[in-house]
Amino acid sequence: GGAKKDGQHDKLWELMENYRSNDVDSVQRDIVAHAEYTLACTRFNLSDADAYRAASLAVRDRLLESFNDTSAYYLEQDVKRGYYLSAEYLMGRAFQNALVNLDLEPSFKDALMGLGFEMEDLFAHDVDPGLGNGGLGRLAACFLDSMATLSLPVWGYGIRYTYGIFRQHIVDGKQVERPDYWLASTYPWEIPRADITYPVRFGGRVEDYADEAGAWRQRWVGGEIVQAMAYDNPIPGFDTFNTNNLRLWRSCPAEEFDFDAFNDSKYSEAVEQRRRAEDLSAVLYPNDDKWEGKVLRLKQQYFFVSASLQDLLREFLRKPNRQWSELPDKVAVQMNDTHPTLSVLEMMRLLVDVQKLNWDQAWDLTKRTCNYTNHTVMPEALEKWPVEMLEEQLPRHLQIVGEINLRFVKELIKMYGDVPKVQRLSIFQEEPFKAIRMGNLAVLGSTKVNGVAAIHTEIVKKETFAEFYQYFCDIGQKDMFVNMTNGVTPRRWIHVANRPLSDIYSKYLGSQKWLTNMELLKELRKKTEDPALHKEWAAMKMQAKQHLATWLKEHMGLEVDVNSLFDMQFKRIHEYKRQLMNAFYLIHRYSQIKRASPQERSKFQKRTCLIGGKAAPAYVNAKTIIKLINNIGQVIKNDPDVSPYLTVAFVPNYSVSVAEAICPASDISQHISTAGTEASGTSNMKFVMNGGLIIGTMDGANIEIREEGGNDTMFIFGCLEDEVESIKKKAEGGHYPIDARMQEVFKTIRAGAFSLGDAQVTSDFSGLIDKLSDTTKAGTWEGDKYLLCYDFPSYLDAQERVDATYADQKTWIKLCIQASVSMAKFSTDRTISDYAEVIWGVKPAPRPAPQEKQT
Ligand code: HBZ
Repeated sequence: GGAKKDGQHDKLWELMENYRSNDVDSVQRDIVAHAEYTLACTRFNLSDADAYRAASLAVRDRLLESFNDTSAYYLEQDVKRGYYLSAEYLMGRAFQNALVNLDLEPSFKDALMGLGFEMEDLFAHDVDPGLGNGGLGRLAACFLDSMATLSLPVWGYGIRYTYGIFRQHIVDGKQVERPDYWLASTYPWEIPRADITYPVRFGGRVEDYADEAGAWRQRWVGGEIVQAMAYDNPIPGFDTFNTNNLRLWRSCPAEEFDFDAFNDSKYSEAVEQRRRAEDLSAVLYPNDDKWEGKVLRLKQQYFFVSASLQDLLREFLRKPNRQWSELPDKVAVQMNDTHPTLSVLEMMRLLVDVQKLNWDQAWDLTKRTCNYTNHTVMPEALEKWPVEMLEEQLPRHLQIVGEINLRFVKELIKMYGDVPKVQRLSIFQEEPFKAIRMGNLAVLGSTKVNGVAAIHTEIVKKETFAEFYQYFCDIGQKDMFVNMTNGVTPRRWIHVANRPLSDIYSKYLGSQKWLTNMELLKELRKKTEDPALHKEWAAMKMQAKQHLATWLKEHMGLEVDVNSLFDMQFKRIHEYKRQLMNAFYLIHRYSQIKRASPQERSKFQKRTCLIGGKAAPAYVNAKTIIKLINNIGQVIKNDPDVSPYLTVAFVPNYSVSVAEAICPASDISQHISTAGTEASGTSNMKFVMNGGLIIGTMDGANIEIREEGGNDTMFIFGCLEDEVESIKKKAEGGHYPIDARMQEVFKTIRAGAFSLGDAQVTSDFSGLIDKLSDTTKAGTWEGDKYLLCYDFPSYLDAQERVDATYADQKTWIKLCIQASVSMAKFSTDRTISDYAEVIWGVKPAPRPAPQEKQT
């Protein structure tokens, strides 16, 4: 489709087809053609797997039409482009998402039906690429959906890991990690671009030379070159003609062969060295909590940063007569956490060494192009690359960061004098080892720095980067730090994950417009007491619970009662997220029911408590917590006094596709981090959007979710962020009294009640609790770092309020409706319009409706 370009060869133009037709007959022809000509299947006896692949390819054709024309449109309009750089993306399954966003679901459903296939059966064959750890990676994926939906010319860049996050198995109650080789069957949603490659250098040395004008310049030479090859993943928007791109880089050996090595008959060594190039993009690091100073990780970061910046600068230069001064008007780069912070240095290298700009102009352009999002305030997560490592791998970048810091420190001394503060603001850490503080570099090389929820942005300003914030205030740039509260996409998390709820909304509002404007849902606040809506709401929740019950039975042989209260906590396993406190509560509840008389027992609200999430493979305490939860589940299951009233289970391998089954089915979900530790949280948003309530602390986005829904929609407990410090002070050297119910829980654990007869397990579990009540660590509070003992009593109170409220179903459903229809703020459409407006200065560029070709 589209207008004929000048100079287009007549024959080529004549043969260019219109867009693929979407009537059932055309779709069927496309599917069968792909089965025969692309997949070489016989037309008879197509399996579900074959039909899935053929149908995917038919969808992909349509994606490509939109993708190519959108790219051409952006180029032609010369719009300002945004680039989201992230080391992680948790995209989830692509098939249904593409059908929904391209509005192809009805025709493909009918087409497949006519060929003897159930569309829903094919979805199960779609792989869920786990190219990320947790919230940060999923946020990036929701952002891409909203950027396309808002017709914003923004692309994602990242790494095409061969192995994603490990698959988690539970064996004997323990986490076992298995490799995730997600490419085992060819992946139809990516386009390999053998012609889009960039060289990326490692090691070598820096040479000084005099340029034509006689000025001294630097060039980086020698070392080894790895080739970055592009794999494009089209990102269709919903209710728009735009399709954007997620470009992921794969590392390959460089073109040139080392012929000398062959002549020296070192053939195997030469091949081995080339093979090692592929290791760069081989595996995702499974840590989401702690910085790990591995050289391969540094190389991964530089690899994808360098390829992405070379690529976006090439795109920038495609317009004739481009002036470098235009760069910040045409390009905005967003760094997702500090992982892509080498962008600041690589941009400087490309501008100064390659494009021959002078330092001051290059620094001005770099700073005005880059922006940084912080996702954590945990000091152990902040990246600090050893100077030695940089010197070895990226010698030119070490010089550049040295120069940036020198100039910065000079300015600081002029402002403040030679004070210790200057040392703390420096990009270089001196002790305990010389290192580059990537957070400091990211802040200094950016126009805007943002946190991911209101409370988090305040902590970033007053703690994590307090002195930087002060410095920017002092130079009149107070608004350098901004808040961008996270969100989730309602397309995947309501419309795809929970079609019955989506149908309720569309029916009551008379259209699907709420899917791109969640403000419209607020209309339903008037109907929170409407009996007809209540009835449909209850049926929707029951359907989601039944769907999950079937899933649990199929995947883990678990039987659950859909009439029980579904209580869930799904997220990475972390001490600060306090799954351990949930476990203590489950033990407490178990003991309460156990102690009760048979008549009293039946008065307990029956609960199904599900917990899931991955632990970093080397995180011992997190793994012990998983084992404890599994054992609690076993003990209860084996106890006929309690099992009719309480089910506890650990759901293995939490991932995007598992979350789609989990989130719609919750009655209550737990978001119970110690105040001030969870930057935002995003599953809290998904659970509420799906008609569940939250039990939680005043932390992260919980605070804002409660503000939107109303105070009565959330079961809040625990200390506040500004109380934490004084509580810890008081606790030092003499622990605050531990609640009797908590003491009781400790006693049962130490007595081996959850050890299933294994003494080693008793000792492992005791290890978890010894730490909490340890009073010997005065001055270096390492004991109850996350205040489990302090918050436990109010947590139990809140759990009692949950049961009491649930007993009154009318009130419960009213609160659920009230909370769910108030979630507009937490659509990534809102988040991304804020980024586009406040940070990027990127405007929507909706591609006009495609024209039929005139013949
Ligand atoms: O980012 C999470 C935060 O914990 C969560 O509160 C927030 O909602 C979410 C989105 O902003 N952070 C992560 O998921 N962090 C990582 O996954 C991570 C990965 C590699 C690292 C460090 C952190 O080296």
